[in-house]
Amino acid sequence: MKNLLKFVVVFAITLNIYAQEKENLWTAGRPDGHAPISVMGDHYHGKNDVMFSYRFMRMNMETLVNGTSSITNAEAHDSGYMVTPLNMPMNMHMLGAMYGLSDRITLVAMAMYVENDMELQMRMPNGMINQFSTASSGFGDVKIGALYKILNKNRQSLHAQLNLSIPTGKIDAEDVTPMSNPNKIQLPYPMQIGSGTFDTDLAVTYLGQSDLVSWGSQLKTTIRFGENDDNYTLGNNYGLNSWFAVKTTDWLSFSGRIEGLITEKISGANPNLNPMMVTTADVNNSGGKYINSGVGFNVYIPKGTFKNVRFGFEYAYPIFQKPNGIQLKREETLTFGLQYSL
Ligand SMILES: [Cu+2]
Repeated sequence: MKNLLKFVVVFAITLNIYAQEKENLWTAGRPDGHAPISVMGDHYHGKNDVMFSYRFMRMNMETLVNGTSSITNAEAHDSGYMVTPLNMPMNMHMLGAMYGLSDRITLVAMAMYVENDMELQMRMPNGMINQFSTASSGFGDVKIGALYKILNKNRQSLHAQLNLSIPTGKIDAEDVTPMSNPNKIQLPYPMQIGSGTFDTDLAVTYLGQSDLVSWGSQLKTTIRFGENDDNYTLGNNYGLNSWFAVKTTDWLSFSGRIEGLITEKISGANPNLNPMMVTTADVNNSGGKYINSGVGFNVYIPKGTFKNVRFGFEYAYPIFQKPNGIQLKREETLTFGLQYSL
């Protein structure tokens, strides 16, 4: 009888500790259990979990800036460029898959389809302005990688990510311009679909949550290796992204995000491009420093037929930008995403 009582007490204590530990784990099973939809590699999975995702991202760029000052197209022509861009919308469709190899390691794969459009103007020797547009599209670079859970306790979590980017996206996209008419000519750097080099993403992500709110921060770098077939390398990226979310109900959360981003200049130069023809063909007009802000929401379906379906939306806008040289000004970025876990 005494032994039975002892057993019950020990059993009850063990259960209680187990319950508390469960309580103290950071969990993805809530709307803000995923970061704002624009953040990649923000969460990992448990063993044998599978998740598929689709994201659509639309980014717009419009009007010229030279560093932090605005510059007119006429002034950019005066500085020696025959052609200058007016705007560039860019669409990206991203398909992702995640698989929990173990409770520590999640494998990830991502493919994307990119569509670029650019409107430009040419100043003729007689001073006349001629507007035209170019477009490019195609499948981009494929990324494969893994997330490694470092710890999960006290409702805080830390994980690392390593991605390898394989140069499957083309770097020789062509279109017809007034200068090349009727032939097609290779388009400048921003209109290309892939990087042309093997790249790696390295990231460390910290997450925390309480009953009502959650927060996270991700330090991320993209490092590119070697030189592509057109003798150039896109700049490395360094970013620190932080967010905060309020869980209003079991299925809805709202988020705010702020991100500092540094992109280095392109190194090398594509010998097929004439840097004085158009600002986008001059590597001095590439890379820069940005501070982006974003607001969004996540919807998570916790039960029923559509259990584990998520929808996320984010509107992002740069609050500071200092591109190197003359470039189009970054405007809003819209991101929509659907995620489904099995
Ligand atoms: Cu996932």
